[in-house]
Amino acid sequence: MTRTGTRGLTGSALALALLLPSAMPAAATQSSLQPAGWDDQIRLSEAVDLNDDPHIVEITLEARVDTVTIAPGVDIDAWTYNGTIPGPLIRARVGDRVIVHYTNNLPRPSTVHWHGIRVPIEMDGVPGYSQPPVEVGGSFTYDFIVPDAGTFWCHPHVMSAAQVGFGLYGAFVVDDPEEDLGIADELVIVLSDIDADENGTLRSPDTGGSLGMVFGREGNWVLVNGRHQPSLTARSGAPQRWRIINAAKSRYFMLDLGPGHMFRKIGGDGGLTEYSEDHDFLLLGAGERADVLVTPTGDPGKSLMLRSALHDRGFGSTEYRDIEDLVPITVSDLPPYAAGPLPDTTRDITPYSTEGATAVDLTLTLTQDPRDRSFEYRINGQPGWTTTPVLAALGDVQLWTVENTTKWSHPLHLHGFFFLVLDEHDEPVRPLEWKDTVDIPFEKTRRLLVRFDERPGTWIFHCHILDHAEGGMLSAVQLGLPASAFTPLAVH
Ligand SMILES: [Cu+2]
Repeated sequence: MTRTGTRGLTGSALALALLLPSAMPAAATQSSLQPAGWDDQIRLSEAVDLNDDPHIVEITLEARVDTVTIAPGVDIDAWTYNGTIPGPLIRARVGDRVIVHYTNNLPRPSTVHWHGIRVPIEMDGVPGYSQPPVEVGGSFTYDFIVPDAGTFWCHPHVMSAAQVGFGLYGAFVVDDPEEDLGIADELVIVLSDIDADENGTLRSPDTGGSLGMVFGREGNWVLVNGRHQPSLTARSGAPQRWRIINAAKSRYFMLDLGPGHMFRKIGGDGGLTEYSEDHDFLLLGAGERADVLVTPTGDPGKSLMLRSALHDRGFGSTEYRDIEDLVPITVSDLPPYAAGPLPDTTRDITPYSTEGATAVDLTLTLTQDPRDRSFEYRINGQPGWTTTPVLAALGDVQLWTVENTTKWSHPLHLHGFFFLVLDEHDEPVRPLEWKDTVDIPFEKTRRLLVRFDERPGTWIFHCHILDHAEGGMLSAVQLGLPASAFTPLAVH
């Protein structure tokens, strides 16, 4: 499968994307190969499009506290979009206009951030820098074009560690109508966790105090599309496409399907990668996504398990921990499907040159106040609420060197823009992948190449372990605006 590369990050490419005929009929795909009801426990409900225009997806999104069942007999009064965790799946086609009538019926102010989608700054959902927080009972209309195909998601940016931890997140898939892998069976899989006691009461988001912040709090219930260990039935040999989103506030997932099963990774944060690649394990830091093809195989009645293996994200992250079972998969009694080999996907991605790129050095540190022993994460010596922004002119290409001096890994997320990750020789990591969130492992350095396009504004970047963002690991790019127009704010 080949597709042409019109998804460059220039303003002209953006304009081109807007002109693409998004109403063209979807290419012929085969029908489902799976048994009836195969994904009943895991399939996300889709947001209802209220607009007849085929180029516009118009939906309502209400943030409210509602009761959700995460496991048999375990009900939680969670913070939800439209009453479910995750919220409804938002699905559009590249170039579409998306209108979201958002109402905040939570007990606290909130916003919606569209993670990975290259929206204008007014739509980025960051209180103070993009819009005022949406107050209790208030509403806001998000209205933007989706310029890139890919697997994205949304979540609040007010008290994000608490609000995301309580259940506020949703998947957002942008389809490319020209893309046809010939695989009808697709799952959108949102991985997360939630912290609740045995009665289903949400635990405080501040457990463990400052030390809890330093580690990054993980919920005790691991969830897949809002349920603990939902099951799946699969026909042996029939390929499936899984779009996976790590929406957990701190947890990493090291996905493993067991012996004889691989993940063919075809895409990541920002749509398809340069070429597909097979992996035994798939690591997703908080905020990252993967688009993979999998083919469960086995005799009828055989059980497989999608698991999360142990991953060392820093001090205390693997001790006394178990492998997590995520999705039990039962092989159905349908006759095995004799599929050909999985498709190899490719995409033309032209990397920017590092030549002439503006060098930006960022150092991630952890400090402790000797008076009250409290901890603070910092970027270049400052927490988010006193930070000095990175300055960028419209069209600037920047080479970021991010040094993590701390004993914990940090999945760094840049709002509004994709970047390429460079290897130790300053060459882009292959296959090329547009990223918006990259893991900076503990005591390691990563280099990123980013081009800031023609969308001026204050674009934050932060650790997507949301406790870390709240603990100070947040700063901003001041794009196309003078430094004097920047006022640091306590955003998280
Ligand atoms: Cu972090």
